[in-house]
Amino acid sequence: MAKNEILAKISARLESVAKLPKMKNDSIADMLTKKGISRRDFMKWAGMMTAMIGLPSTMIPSVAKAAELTDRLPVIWLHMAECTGCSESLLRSETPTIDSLIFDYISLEYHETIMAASGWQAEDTLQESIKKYNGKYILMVEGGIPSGESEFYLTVGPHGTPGAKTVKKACDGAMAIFAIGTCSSFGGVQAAAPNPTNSKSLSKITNKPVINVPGCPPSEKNIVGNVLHFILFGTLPPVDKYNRPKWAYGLRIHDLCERRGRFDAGEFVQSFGDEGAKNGYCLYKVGCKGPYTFNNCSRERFNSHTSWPIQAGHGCIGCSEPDFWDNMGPFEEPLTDRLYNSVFKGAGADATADKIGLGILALTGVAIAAHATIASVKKGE
Ligand code: FSX
Ligand code: SF4
Ligand code: F3S
Repeated sequence: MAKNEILAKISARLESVAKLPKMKNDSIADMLTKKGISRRDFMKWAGMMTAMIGLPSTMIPSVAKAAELTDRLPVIWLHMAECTGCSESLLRSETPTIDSLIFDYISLEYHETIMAASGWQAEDTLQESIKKYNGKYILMVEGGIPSGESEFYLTVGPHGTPGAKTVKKACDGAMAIFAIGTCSSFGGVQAAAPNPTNSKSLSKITNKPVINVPGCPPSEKNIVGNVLHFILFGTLPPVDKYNRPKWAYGLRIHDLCERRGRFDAGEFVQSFGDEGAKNGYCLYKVGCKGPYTFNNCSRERFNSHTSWPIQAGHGCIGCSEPDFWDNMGPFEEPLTDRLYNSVFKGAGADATADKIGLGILALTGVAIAAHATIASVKKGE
């Protein structure tokens, strides 16, 4: 589609969203002013989000407008079996970021962690929201969903309703569904062997399309970016084979890593605390799974954009990949040649991308293989 056509489509979409009832008294501008954030900072943030979701800079005003309209689409956020790290990722910054303010501004009709209601009152709010906004709300689900034969795992609320039942009903009435975090996207730690609760990903509970936003936890940017994308286009974004938006999960950690030059030069940390560690060498030999992991952590980072695992000195553990608890361990050891030799016979998809690295690998005895193929082999697909 030509650029003008996309712009026209986006402005038509934004006009129709703007006609929906406003659910907050304050405008986003009022809210930012109260928090001491200038319009200039807001536009800078909009510029960053525009680039992040892969749009040209001419669309910055549209992205800013979409952020201003985040109170028009009701959001229901459900918690299944998880640690709440996904919500915390968004909410617990020392100073409120624009992302966390957007989250405040979203018309959050139901979110167990931050709402005041509990028990019967909370249950009523959920059921009323599902009914009132039938077919019009965005559903975000955090956590794996236990689905044991006897449905007593994760029975929640005054009726003791199984999580799987609650979430299925919420999916039935949703306009768009996002699985927030690796637990909801792929089962996560709950689904790790032996998976005693028969925990499943959201996409196995509903037949409707689910956009996965994995990471344990995902960054606040990846969560907010998805909401903006939906407001802008009204459709679900292009995804990879694991239903992850390509704008966020299109490249490997290894492709964007600040230590990549060290990898290519064959400079590896041999053990934590050694000279190489002090000099910021590549963490592959102490278990970094960046070459098998698709995410944008190095670009977006965490904790108000301050750092991310590899910057902090530990390898990536593959937290945005399916079944990473079972597939990526031991976390502080490389996968080494076992997959490379048995699966790829020296000709994996990385053979091209990692041409330089592969020369080094031959010398160092480390091996890199493409994530997608590993996962397929593991799953017997
Ligand atoms: Fe899972 Fe989110 Fe990891 Fe935790 O809720 S993705 S355990 S960070 O919090 O679901
Ligand atoms: Fe970065 Fe890990 Fe790749 Fe090394 S192996 S370059 S630390 S992603
Ligand atoms: Fe997770 Fe690896 Fe990013 S562990 S947070 S995907 S660097």
